[in-house]
Amino acid sequence: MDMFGSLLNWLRSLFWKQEMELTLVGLQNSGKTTLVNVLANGQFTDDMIPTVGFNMRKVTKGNVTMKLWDIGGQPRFRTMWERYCRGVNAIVFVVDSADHERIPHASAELHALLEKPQLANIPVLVLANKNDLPNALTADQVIERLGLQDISNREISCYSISARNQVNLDTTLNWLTRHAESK
Ligand SMILES: Nc1nc2c(ncn2[C@@H]2O[C@H](COP(=O)(O)OP(=O)(O)OP(=O)(O)O)[C@@H](O)[C@H]2O)c(=O)[nH]1
Ligand SMILES: [Mg+2]
Repeated sequence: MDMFGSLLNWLRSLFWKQEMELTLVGLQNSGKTTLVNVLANGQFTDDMIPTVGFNMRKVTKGNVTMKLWDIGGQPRFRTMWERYCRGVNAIVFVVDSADHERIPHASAELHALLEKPQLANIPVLVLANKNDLPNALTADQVIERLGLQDISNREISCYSISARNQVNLDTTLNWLTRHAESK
């Protein structure tokens, strides 16, 4: 790129900064905190500890600064989900796509959350995580098992990802940053 082009990009980055708030929810052990760590610094660690309450982390990608609320997935923290989802640009629901047994449970929690009137219209991104595991469900299977086709009153998308192997994280980031707003 020539000097003028670089200057233009730099000016653009000064004036077109965008900010967004996102909340990550989903059953415990689905990989929410892992995903935030990988997005923030590319680090994957196996020995994660369950989130107690919530963590907040800011991650900047290009011109977009994302404020990520990562909420604990254990039953005792699920009553907090709705409160932290209010007013955000998008809700990210993370599922362990290899944990077939708990998919119905994840589905019930997702539908219960999306029924809350305060969360009407907020776009939702479902991430079927751990697609590196051999028995992981595909995106289409997760869409079906979570009954996502029945959700018609809001924008909803589903991607199959692996936080571990950084698969489809670029697509995920593109979706997320498309939902930012200029501040
Ligand atoms: N194979 C595989 N394991 C993963 C992946 N992402 C996360 N894990 C593992 O899943 C386990 C749980 O990850 P966490 O990030 O702590 O899950 P969480 O959703 O934050 O859990 P809570 O904080 O209790 O709600 C850890 O052992 C991670 O290493 C992935 O993409 N592939
Ligand atoms: Mg966590």
